[in-house]
Amino acid sequence: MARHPLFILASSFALFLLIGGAQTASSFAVQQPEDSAMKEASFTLGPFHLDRQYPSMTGPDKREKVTLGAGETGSKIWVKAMRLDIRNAQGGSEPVDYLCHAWLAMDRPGDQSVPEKTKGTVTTRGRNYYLEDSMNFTLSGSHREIRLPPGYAIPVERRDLNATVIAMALNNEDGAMEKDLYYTMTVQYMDDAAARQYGIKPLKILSTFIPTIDVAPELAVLPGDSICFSDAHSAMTGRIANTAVFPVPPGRHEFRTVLEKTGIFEKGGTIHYMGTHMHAFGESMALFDKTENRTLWAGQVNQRRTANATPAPDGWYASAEGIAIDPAHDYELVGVYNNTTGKTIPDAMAMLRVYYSE
Ligand SMILES: [Cu+2]
Repeated sequence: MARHPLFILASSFALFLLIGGAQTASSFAVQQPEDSAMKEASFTLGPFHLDRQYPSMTGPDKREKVTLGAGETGSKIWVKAMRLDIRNAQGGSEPVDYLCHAWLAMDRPGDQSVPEKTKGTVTTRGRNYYLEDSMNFTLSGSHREIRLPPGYAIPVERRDLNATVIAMALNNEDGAMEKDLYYTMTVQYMDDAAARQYGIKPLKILSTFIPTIDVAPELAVLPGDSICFSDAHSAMTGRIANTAVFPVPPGRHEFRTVLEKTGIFEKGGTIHYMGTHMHAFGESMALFDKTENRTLWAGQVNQRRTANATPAPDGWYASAEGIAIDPAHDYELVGVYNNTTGKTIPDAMAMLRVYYSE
């Protein structure tokens, strides 16, 4: 593909490789009115050497600070989309079996002066944890492309090193294997002038999830401070914080949590994009209006990640019209797992990322 002219050349010697650069014209699947104003930049992380299976969130990961909108003018750029392509050392396409997560973590205004540790506020209000306005585009499972609907994007302050790209590998394949893989994240954005021209409105991001304490309260023995890496590791040892990681016994189970009044669920607004995040044996997620007793949206998660090079993507929601959230209502998150093994899986997650306007 034209996007990877340097790939084979560069990947043969680079321990850690980044390709930045902008080009015009959309290579994303969904066409939008503002497409002609879009620019793309690609960043490649790798190689990831895979030689065994990994539990979720324990595979090798790499991260690097990058500059979004290098060479642009104006105070901001507006990020619309991200796509992930996994390739081997020969440049051939590889399946989603090898994706745990890929993140584009964009700095919020003023973040430069904020210590790394406190970025992406984790709020704890009673039982649940939320990443408020975390500014993350996240791809996981079979979800290979996130693209916000027409008229919406995420504004990012334009300056050097204003974002971080992070990729984490997974191996769902059985048996011994040896692979060196490269993860390319292609980010689509427009400049500030184009955003004004097309009347682009900003979205905020709220990460909601079913907390450990609602599934296995006896395990939620530690105060959680990170929902991610360290907790997945501690889940393996059976001692976990109240985070987004929980165990699932054999069989089919439905888990629910009442969403706390934070972000859009506190102030109201409109959801324009939703993406699920579940680990192996995840089946579906839904957003449920408890007050009106109806499902607002449900997304199926692809169960056949292994032995399927071109699987259906995990369910997502994208709409310019959107779904209105009334802060006077109570909302539930519903996650269904179908553990077809004979053993409890320790590392499940059921997360719904909500991209909303106020
Ligand atoms: Cu996860």
